[in-house]
Amino acid sequence: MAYFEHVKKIAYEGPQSKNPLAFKYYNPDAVVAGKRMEDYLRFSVAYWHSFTANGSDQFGVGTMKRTWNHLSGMDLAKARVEAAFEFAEKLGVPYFAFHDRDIAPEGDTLSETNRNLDVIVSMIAEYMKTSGVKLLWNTANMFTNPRFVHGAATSSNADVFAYAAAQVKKSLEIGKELGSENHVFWGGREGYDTLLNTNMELELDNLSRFYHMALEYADAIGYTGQFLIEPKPKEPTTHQYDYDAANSIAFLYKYGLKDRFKLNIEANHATLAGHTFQHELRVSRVNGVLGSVDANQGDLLLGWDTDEFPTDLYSTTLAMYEILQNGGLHSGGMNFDAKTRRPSMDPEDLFYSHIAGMDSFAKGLQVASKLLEDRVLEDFIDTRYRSYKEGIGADIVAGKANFKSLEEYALQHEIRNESGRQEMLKSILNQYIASV
Ligand code: XLS
Ligand code: NI
Ligand code: NI
Repeated sequence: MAYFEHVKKIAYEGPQSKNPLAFKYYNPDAVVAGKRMEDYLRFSVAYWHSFTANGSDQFGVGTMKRTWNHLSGMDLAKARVEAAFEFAEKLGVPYFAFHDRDIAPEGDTLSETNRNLDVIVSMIAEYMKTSGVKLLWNTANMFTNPRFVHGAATSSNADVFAYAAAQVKKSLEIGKELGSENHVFWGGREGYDTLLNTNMELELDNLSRFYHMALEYADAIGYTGQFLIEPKPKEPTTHQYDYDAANSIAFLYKYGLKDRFKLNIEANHATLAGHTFQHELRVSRVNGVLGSVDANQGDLLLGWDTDEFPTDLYSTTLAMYEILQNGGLHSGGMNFDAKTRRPSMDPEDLFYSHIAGMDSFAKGLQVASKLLEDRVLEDFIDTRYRSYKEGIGADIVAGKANFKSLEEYALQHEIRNESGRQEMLKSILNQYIASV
């Protein structure tokens, strides 16, 4: 059965095309910065937003018109797999990503839940073989079920810690079976609402114990995917432990996890933390932990994770500027952790939204690559910091200066500062976005 029968395979038609069901900038085979676009961008469809969620929010029920809406239980789960692969193939996207609970319903017991998963995972394995679509990452949903009301690995209840461990154990087995290239931990309930009832120190120690156990089990079964932490400052908890990139990196260092984990940076989580997307990518990159991206965007007028499809070229350009300087995302990719707006309820909207996101990042890649090729910002930055190349600056960098020598220098020299030229640079950036 065809779930999207009115849509044919989406093709690249170029910037002049007026066909909304065609790519204007994303041309998988076009070579940019020495690599095929597809290999740089490594796009992924998020199963939960596109196939599991139904458009409901706090104020209203689902709105999405889906050809599988009349089904339930395992029949529904199977239809979603068929739909997801038809979609991925028609869109021409190389990857997908899921939580365990997106793909199969929970049973009355953990064993029954795992049996449901086994059925769907073997079905997915078959579809992956015939379609060539690969699994960018999988993860365990440890936030929806009420058992996680106090958290999962950071729950005040050790029985919940044990249950969460069993769930991640199963997810690692699934990851191994399906060749998942990464495993994500997003700590939706790993945080607190009030410190009045919280042992923060124990919760953080337990979180690190949990991650170490995950590594140990992955090694034991030979699962070789990259582990990723996805920072988010708040929502659903008031304060989440993996607040932002800098916070997560400090955690990784403190608990001896830095060599085995990287970060999955989500644009909307960055802005929720009061940072730009580029800031979070930069912090990760310069610390060697830029692993993967949840490609979406937030509404800056709203204070929550709206998970919109990314369409802001300014932001996609600066993101690709970081990613190119990272030499790409390696085993990571660009996962569209994004949903069509509640009123965009037609199946075709799934295509329009992904095309918008893919074109926005493809364009960002082209502009960023040209900016780097022309060394627009690099030459400016080199000049701006030239005082560290010679004289006292070179001494500081080489570790040859101390407070005494610096005081001697300061007593004899007058300071002259130069303009940082940010408006000029923004204007050049606009020129590149408009003309490349
Ligand atoms: C929620 C997160 C979630 C993770 C995966 O805000 O973005 O969707 O990406 O658990
Ligand atoms: Ni996410
Ligand atoms: Ni999110």
